[in-house]
Amino acid sequence: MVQAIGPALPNIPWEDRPAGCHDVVWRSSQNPIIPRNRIPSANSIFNSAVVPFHGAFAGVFRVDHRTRAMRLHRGWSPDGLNWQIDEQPIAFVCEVPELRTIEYAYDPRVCWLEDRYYITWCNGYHGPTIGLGYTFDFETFYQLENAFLPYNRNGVLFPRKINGRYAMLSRPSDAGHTPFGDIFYSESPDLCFWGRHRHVMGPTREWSWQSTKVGAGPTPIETTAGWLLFYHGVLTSCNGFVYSMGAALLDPEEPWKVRARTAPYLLSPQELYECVGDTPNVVFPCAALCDPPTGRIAIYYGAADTVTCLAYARVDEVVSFLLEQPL
Ligand code: BMA
Repeated sequence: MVQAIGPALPNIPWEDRPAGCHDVVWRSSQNPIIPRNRIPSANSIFNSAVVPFHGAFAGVFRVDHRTRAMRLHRGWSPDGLNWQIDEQPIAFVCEVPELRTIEYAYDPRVCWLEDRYYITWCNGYHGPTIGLGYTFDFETFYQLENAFLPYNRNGVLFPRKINGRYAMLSRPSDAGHTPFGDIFYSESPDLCFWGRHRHVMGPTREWSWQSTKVGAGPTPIETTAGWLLFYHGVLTSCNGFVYSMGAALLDPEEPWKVRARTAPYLLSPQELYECVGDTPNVVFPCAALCDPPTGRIAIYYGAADTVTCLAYARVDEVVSFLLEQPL
């Protein structure tokens, strides 16, 4: 049986698959777990990233303010379900003067790597690109150089070095709503200089849930069968973009090689809170917790660019489903 590799997380949020449900991924009965107005300044709280932290959970949240400024806020939770989010945005310590003016910051991912929590996000620097920073304690946050030139989005670090180098997925884009997009893999010796770029995967067929663009979601989960990557895929309907979630299995040592990929989506906007909001018809995963001994996965996703939701799956079931798919 395929298993995840990593430390146990016995307090992972969890609900069994509801009776009568045959889906590979199922929703939390408590969705949305974070309402749009959890803090007074917020217009919406969505597309956010959480990690286990000191027996509880910590996170970096996308909060779009009532001014519509897009900012990153810290959050805490005893159980991964009930979140307390700071009123003030994270103030990164940054030694690079040119990077200090935050135009905007959104869609964070958080990745435990070696000795600290790294944060990647879409950073406004003459257009969207990949911001990078870290924290040891979720008290002080440090900002590093942007990883790439504009325009780029969906920067997602791997949780360990691969072949002796840091590794990141990203999705080169344009400065607007980007009607295209492929996932690429890049390597770095020092998290500053990135190169050896490899193509991972692009959209598929003319009319599919992932026919317009794809972008990496949560930090990939290492399994005995390779890296399990949840990602979003976009279809252009007559009413605009529809964002759904799928998964891929990437080669363990050469992750730009896709071993399997879902043909049907695993989660698509169907519940009211996914279909109605500031941007209708969006599910957008940015974090996944995993408990390797039980194979439980808890996926955090933004819904309709408005609220934060949770869905569940099992490692062996997702990988078995993936391995049934024709490439
Ligand atoms: C993408 C990003 C996401 C957003 C999605 C749907 O381009 O801006 O933050 O969830 O569009 O609007």
